[in-house]
Amino acid sequence: PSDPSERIRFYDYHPAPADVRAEVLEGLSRPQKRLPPKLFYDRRGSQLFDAITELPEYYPTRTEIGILSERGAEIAELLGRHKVLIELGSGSSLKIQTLLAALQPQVYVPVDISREHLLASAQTLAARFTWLHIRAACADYSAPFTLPLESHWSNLTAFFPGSSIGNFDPQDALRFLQRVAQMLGQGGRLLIGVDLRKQPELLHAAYNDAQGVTADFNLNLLVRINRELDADFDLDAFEHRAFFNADKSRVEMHLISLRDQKVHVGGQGFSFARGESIHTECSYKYGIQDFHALAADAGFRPERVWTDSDQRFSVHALRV
Ligand code: AVJ
Repeated sequence: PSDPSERIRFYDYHPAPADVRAEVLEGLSRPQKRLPPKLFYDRRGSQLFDAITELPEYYPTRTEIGILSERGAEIAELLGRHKVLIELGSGSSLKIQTLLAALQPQVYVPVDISREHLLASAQTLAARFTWLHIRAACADYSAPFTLPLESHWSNLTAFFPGSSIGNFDPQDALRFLQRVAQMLGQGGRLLIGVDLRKQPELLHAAYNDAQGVTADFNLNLLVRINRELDADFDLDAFEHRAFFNADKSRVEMHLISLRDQKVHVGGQGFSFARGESIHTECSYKYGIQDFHALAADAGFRPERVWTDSDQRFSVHALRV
């Protein structure tokens, strides 16, 4: 059918909304205070993240898109004309457009926890790709669920871009990849974007941009908590810090308390010493061999890897 909405089916798995209060109170009660990075993405936070992807210093997004568009034909040749393309965390529809054009799957299955983003991007893509059928699944891809697929559909391909895998600790990354392998089944493939280890100076610049957008993105967590949990964080009394932790091969983002202070959150008090931090994000950086080892542990066979000429970012094809 030419009517875009007739080519969209919506499947609601009713993902449990984040229990923001419980997660924040638990995180702030630890000896090393922490907040989960998924809380960055309220309306303002999602806008700030989009702005980050356009910063001159933030290389990952444009490098990954460059790899996907320059290698689109090769990727399509390797993957073949598969029927089904699944996207885990479909957020912005930019990267998938490159892939849809190259692969021309019959069915696209975006999976996202945000109903709003999911429906908006399904409409855009159905209008743009007039031959495409979409089965949009509102679900939390970090928990097990059954995809809305026909049992006779085989050779599934999943796409997990943006180095989102970098936000997981190695243990969680392994568990996540194991679940994806199980979901795809024998013969399935995962196309995954992974940011690479590189000179600390380049990483430092990418997470400490000159315009301070990343700082605003980090501090917006406190704005959100003030609003949603009736908290009294003084935004002038915390500052953004990001650095590469070479031992753990990850960029860490923190919010640093600039003085001794007490903050009230959801009816509880939390003391901060001057210099004490809240750890807000880990962004793991992998060597290609390290990532292959992780993928193999999870039950994938590394099939092919594409990088940019500066070896900043990698896109892997993994096979179950
Ligand atoms: C979306 C998790 C891949 O780790 O680079 C950007 C988020 N944090 N700048 C990343 C982020 C600070 C981003 N990921």
